[in-house]
Amino acid sequence: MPTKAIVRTPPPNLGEGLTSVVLGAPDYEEALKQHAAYCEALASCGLEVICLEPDPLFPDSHFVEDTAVFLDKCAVITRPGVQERRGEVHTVREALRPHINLESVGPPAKIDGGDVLRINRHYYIGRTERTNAAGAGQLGYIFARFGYTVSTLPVKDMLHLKSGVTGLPGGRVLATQTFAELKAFQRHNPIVVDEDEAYAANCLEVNGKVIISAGFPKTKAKLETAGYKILEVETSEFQKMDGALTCLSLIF
Ligand code: CIR
Repeated sequence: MPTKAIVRTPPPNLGEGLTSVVLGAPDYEEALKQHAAYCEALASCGLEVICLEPDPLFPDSHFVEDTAVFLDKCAVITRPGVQERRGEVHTVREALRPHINLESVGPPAKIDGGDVLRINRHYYIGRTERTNAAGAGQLGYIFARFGYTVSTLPVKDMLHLKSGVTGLPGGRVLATQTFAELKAFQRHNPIVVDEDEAYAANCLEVNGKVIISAGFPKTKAKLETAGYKILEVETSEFQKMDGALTCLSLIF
């Protein structure tokens, strides 16, 4: 069971980060409030929350998920898919070093942690604009070395694999219709989010509980009916910058 989460406070210029959605500029004060509530939710799931200092040099740096991928015995520091986010890994590497052994990948690998989904002892790696074949190959080699199985799948029209499918306790997944229909995820008994709640497919499973974004009542009801314990957190200011729940932490 994971015991720790690394997060990073958003910087005042978070609106200068990358985004593909047109939802307006994020409100800094509101983002801070939402981030604090997110940290409280992680703590209430039994995690020690380690919060890194905000870094205005990297306006997307609170999306720490993209900088590392975890196995049981080590973490792999990624090489993020866009040049402007690559420097985010340095502070994360130093923050992780006291806690866990580290592995790394090298050029020409490109990997965003948002493209890596673990279900039990299997890793799915999404091939996106952010994660290339070399990245999937280098990461896959490390997973295999540590005895895990791995498969890669192409992801279209989404920033990351986990924008459309995430893990639930007990090996099930929460997914958009498109991902739920894939053979790879059929075996994980998917719970399908409605089309108008597609953003809610990114949930965060922590120690038996499921954190979901607030404002998606149909998804909440489906998860409750399936017997999951739900915590809701507002993520509207991060959604404006293409971010969701998993993006905001590294859990190990
Ligand atoms: C980006 O485009 O890189 C950030 N604005 C959003 C990253 C979200 N990360 C994630 O889903 N893992």
